[in-house]
Amino acid sequence: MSTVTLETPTSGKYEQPTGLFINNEFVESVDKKTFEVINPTDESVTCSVQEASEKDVDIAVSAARKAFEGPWRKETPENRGKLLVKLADLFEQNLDLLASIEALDNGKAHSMAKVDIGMCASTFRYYGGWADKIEGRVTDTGPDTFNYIKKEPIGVCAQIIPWNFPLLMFSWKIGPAIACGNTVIIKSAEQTPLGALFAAKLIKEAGFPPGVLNVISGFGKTAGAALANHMDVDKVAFTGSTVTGRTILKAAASSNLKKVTLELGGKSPNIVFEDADIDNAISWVNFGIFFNHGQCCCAGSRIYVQESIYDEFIKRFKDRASKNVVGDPFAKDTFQGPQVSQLQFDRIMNYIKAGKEAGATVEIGGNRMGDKGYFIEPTIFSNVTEDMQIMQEEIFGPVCSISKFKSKDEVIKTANNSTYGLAAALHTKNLNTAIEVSGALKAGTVWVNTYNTLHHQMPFGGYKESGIGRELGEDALANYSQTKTVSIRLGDALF
Ligand code: TXE
Repeated sequence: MSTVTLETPTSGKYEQPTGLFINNEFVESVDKKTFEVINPTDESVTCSVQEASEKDVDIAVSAARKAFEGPWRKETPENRGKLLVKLADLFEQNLDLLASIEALDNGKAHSMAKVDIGMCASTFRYYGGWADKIEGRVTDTGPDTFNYIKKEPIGVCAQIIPWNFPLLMFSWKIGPAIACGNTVIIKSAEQTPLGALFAAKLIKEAGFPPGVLNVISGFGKTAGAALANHMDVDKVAFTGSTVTGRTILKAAASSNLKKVTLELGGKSPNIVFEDADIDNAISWVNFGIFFNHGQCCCAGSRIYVQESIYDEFIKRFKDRASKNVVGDPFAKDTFQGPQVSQLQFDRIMNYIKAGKEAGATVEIGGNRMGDKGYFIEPTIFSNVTEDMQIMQEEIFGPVCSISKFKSKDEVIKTANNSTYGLAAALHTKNLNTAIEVSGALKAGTVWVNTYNTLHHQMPFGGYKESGIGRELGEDALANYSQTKTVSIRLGDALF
C-alpha cells in the first residue's frame, strides 16, 4: 500500500512508496496525516507522503525495541554483514533510479547524485565487512581474575538526517549502526523523504528482519523531537544545523541521557599559498564551495589567498566559476541545480543582501536565476572583513567570500577564528607548509591540494561547535557500541 507512480527524465516511470516503513511494512500514519513534497526545480508538488507524529514514533520505537530484544540480538555478526552487503548490491542495481529520485527530490545534478549512490553502496559494503571484525580483548590483572572486555550494541538508535545528501547520510548512519548490532528508526528530512522511502523497499528486499530498520518521514519539531526525547531510545545520531544539534543534546539530557552524536555546521577556510599549483587550486576552490550548490556542511566558504597571487587568482577563479553550468538537474552538463527549498533560497538571498549592505564587493553573481525554481547564481564576494555576517555564519548556498593574507601565521589565526571546526584546506607545493599548517588548523578534516574528497574509510566530524563524534571509518563504530567489562574471580574469596 501507499505508493504513487512518479516519472523522472532519466529513469521513466517508477513506483514510489509514500508510507511510513515500520516492521518491514509501509503503513499510514495513525492520524492519516500527510505532507507535500515539493520539486525544487519547478516548485510543483511531486506527491504527498505520510507524516509521522509522536504516536507513529512510539510505534516505530517499540518495533525497533522488539527486534533488538528478540531475534536481532541473536543474529550472527556474519549475517548482519551479509545483509549490509546485500543492501549495497541493491543500491548498485538501482543506482540510476536512486540518483533520479535524489535529483527529483533534492534538485542535485543527476550526474552528481550517481556518485552519491555509489558512495552509499561503498559505505554499506564497508560496514558489512566490519560486522564480524568487532572484537574485544582480554586484560590480565593477575592470576586471581580472568577479565574480558567486549563491545556490545547500544540498542535502539534514532537517526535524524538532513536534506543535502539524503541517501548518503542515510548510509553513513545505518551502516555502522547495523554493523554493531543495533536497531534503527531513521527520520529523513521533511524536504527530501523520497529516497529513504525507496531505500526502505530495498531494505525489505535485502532480507532485514522486521523492526530492525524503520524509516519515517516527518518534521523536526514533531517526529524529530519525539525521537530525541523518547525514553526508550538509547542513542540519537543527528546531522543538521548547530541550533537543532543543541536542542537534541538538551532533549537527551532532560529525558534518559541517551547517547548523542552530532554532525553540525561549518564555515570552513580554504587557503591558497603563493606556491600552489594555481590551476589545481582554482579547480578545488571552485568545487569546494559550489559542489552540491554550496549545501555541504564542509563547504569551503572562506577563501584566503596569499597577496602576491591574489589578483590573478580572483580573475581566474571568477572565470572558472562563471563556467559552472547551472540549471535542470537532469540535463547532462549541469553542475549546479536549484537550492532545496523556498526557505533555504530565502535564507541565502538574505545573506547575499547582508553582504552587499555591509559593503562587500560582488565579483560575480548575487542574484536569483530565472523566475521558477530555487536557482541562485554562483556568487563570489571580495572586499570582506572578518566581522561581516557572511564571513561568520554558515550560508549553505553557492556563496563564498575571498580575501588576501600576507603570512602563514596570520592566515592560521584568521582561519581558526570561527566557532566551527568541521573542515579546512590548504593548497601548496611545500611539504613543510602542508604539514605545519594542517597541524595548526582546528578542524576535524584538513585537505591538502584537494577539497570535499570524503571517503568511507576516513573519519569525518567536527572540532568545536561542528559536532560530537566521528562518522565513517573505524571511528564510527565507537558511536554505535558500548564497552562491557567482565571480571571472573578465579582465586579464593577476598572478604
Ligand atoms: O536544519 P535542521 P534545516 C544547516 C544549514 C542550513 C540550516 C538550516 O546552515 O541552512 O542548517 O537547515 C530535523 N528535534 N544545515 O532547518 O533544522 C529536521 O526535520 C529533532 C547543515 O533544514 O537542523 C531534519 O531532519 N529533529 C547540515 C534535520 O533535523 C529536528 C545539513 C535537519 O534540520 C528538530 C542541513 C528538532 N527540534 C542543514 N528540528 C549539515 N551539517 O550537513 C529539526 N529537526
